[in-house]
Amino acid sequence: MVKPIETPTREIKNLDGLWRFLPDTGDVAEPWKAVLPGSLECPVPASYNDIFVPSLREHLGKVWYQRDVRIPRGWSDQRIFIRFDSATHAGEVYIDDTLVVKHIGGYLPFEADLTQKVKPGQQVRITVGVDNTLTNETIPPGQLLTNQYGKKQQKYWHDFFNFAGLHRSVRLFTKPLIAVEDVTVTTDLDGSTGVVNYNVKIAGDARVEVDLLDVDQSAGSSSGAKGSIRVKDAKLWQPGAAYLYTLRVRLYNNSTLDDEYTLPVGIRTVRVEGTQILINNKPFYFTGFGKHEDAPVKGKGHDDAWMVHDFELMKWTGANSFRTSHYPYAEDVLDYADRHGWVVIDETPAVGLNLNIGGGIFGLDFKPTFSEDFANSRTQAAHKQVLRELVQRDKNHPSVVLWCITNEPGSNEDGAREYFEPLVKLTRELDPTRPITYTNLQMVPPETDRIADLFDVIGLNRYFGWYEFVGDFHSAEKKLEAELLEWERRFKRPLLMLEYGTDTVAGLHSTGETPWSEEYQSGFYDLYHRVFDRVEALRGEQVWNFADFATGPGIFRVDGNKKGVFTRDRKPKLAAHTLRKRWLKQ
Ligand code: GCB
Repeated sequence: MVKPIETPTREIKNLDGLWRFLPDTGDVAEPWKAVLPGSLECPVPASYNDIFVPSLREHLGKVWYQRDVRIPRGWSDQRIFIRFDSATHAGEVYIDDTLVVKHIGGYLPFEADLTQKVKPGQQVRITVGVDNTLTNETIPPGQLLTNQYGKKQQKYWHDFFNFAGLHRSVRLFTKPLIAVEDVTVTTDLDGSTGVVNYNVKIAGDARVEVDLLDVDQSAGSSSGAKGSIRVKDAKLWQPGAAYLYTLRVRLYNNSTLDDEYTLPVGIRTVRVEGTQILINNKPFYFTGFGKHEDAPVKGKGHDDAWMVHDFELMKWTGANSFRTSHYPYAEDVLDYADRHGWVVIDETPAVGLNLNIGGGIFGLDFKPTFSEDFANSRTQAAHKQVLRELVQRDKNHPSVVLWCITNEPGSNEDGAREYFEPLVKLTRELDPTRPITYTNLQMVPPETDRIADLFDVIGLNRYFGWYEFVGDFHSAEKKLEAELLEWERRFKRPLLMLEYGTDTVAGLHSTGETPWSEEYQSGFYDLYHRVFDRVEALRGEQVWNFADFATGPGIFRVDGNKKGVFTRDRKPKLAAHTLRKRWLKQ
């Protein structure tokens, strides 16, 4: 599956905009069979939860989206597809009365071949059921509970609101009968010569011609479904200085062009050596953020204005990288990162594989995470599927340098190694070119973690000075340094601090170490940075979080998580200036 694009042989019709909308209450059987009742309309792309008044934050289960669309008259002799960039967390799609595709997993694309189901020129009704339910067989996992008063509740172990809906674009697109079905590109360096290896999968029989274009000129060419193009004195894709070539694949039947597909290619290498992460053979130090796709009103709906503004703010702080915590972001985000030289840690939605995450803080009874009742072989199968779909979607992005396969699992528990070892192996098979990491939870120090040695890079989330030693920077500093040195001593590989931060109310000020104040957040960052500069193996710092974000109901959070260095509407707190000073070395 390749992303839909327009080329001389391919067309797209975008279906974003207002769709008819119905939260499922069970009153309408088979809602796809007629026009949805009621007058609600919901924008696509957007989370539906915060659009309506009162909000649909408590809605559990399915909602229905529907619209009519005319299949372009000129789309004969083509195959016709519909593609959803995501449906969170499960989607089922009907064309008129017929089910055409079902997909589970809320952050990755899926498509359906409609060629036999629609005719060019015909108007059809598209109905999509989107389900927000999380169970122990979805990634992220969750549990549906009914309390003693009959109230149904969605429980989950991750710290962001379970926004749902059609968060990304919906498109109709065409593919020729003989078509490029997949392209895999890897790049290498041989001195100053760039090596672009490609592998094209095609439907049908055709001659394959491949060109690497540098602006309008050819930088090299090759033929055949698999090959290599060598580029003398290649211009490299560098962090902060992206350079992209265009790989053009053309399929021919004699002299007739059957299909043309193009994709941007950045020539770069990434490798772990000792305690260093090398990009283009040079040590790279990450500065930046763990983020969320999160904004007022739209929730997790992709929006180019918010996206570009976030990148601008990150650039203003002097950051060079970010992590797609805690799920794969819209492809537009990675395309932008490719074009602008951002370095990305690409994360799966496997967050909350830990039943003891709150218990660790509050001293609750231990519950086994890796057991038949929770993370079992079916959870693992769903996790494997997400890895396959993630690598398939993002494998060709030069900005992606590291896969993060899970956030804060119960990696000290029985069964953790058995659960994760096959996933690490699968990721290496899917992509032998990129290193792999995970993020380790504060409550799992190096002495008790059972999986760290499986990974090339160890990601750490640490909150000494917040969840532990709150108001006590002195002890937090000692503890942090001692622990980082222990990780370094035991594992002798790169360490990345992938989360560190404090909840902070914008506008709350203090002269001392007063938690929740802007000065406290800023002082916390100063403390961490002093320690980082004393630990050799520490190869990067990404703060938690870029901006304040929405969370589920609970007394633990006041109007969401406030660890942003920007507010939810993207105003800087003092800490944003502190980071800027450090990262821009001012
Ligand atoms: C974490 C999680 C992140 C939370 C954060 C916090 O360790 O990875 O999802 O939001 O802590 O603020 O507690």
